[in-house]
Amino acid sequence: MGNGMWRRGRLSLTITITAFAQSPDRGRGLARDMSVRWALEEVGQPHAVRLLSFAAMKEADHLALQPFGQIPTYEDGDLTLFESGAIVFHIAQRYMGLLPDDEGARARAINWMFAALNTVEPPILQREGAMLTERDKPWHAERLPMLDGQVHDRLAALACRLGDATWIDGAFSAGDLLLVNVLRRLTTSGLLAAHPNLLAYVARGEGRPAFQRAFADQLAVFIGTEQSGQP
Ligand code: GTB
Repeated sequence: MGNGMWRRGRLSLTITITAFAQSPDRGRGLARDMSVRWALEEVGQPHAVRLLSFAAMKEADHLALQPFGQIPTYEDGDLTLFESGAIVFHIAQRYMGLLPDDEGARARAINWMFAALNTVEPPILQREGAMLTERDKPWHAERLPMLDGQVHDRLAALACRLGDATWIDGAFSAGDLLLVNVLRRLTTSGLLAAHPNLLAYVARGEGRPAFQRAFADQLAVFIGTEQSGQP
């Protein structure tokens, strides 16, 4: 640890990711580095984490890696990636443990990765955005049920597909990892309560040792920030 760099495992790490030095989620593991951390833990790849302030994220050094000035990024030798979904996909393709070998099962797992980010997450983000920025607007109370309804429609369809299965399509995959991470954004909304199988699905994901390690690592960043007395 030092100079904003947190290391796990041996000294000669090739993989470096970026994360918030001070995450606005206050250690709840809701920022998008969490998917990447979790994926790296699932496949057992040690990695370094470079912590960035909001100002540093907008500076040229970081913009060269992430054109939108955001976290997370992924560096491994000559390869630099941004977009958490693409990073998780790369990790899943490169290392064993997150995608099945069978061609069809692999394609379906990838299908669920896209569904998590392109179909399930958008209405969740819409609602989250409204809760963050529109609560004081006169039309908020009228709009919220519509946004809740859109989230509910996605959750109902997902709950129906999951049924009483442990994971969405056979063994745990990168599809489950992204789905669980997307659903975690709803934990304080109460909207998951209508779907006990989805609540149990999220709990199963969060119960995985790899998730626990990833969560502990990002929580340690928050605790370190608190103890250092930074705002
Ligand atoms: N599509 C990109 C990806 O998936 O990698 C989106 C990356 C992104 O949104 N990064 C956010 C960021 O860097 C952090 S994760 N924001 C700073 C900026 O744009 O200037 C999004 C996030 C932020 C905070 C919470 N939270 O407080 O709960 C949750 C999620």
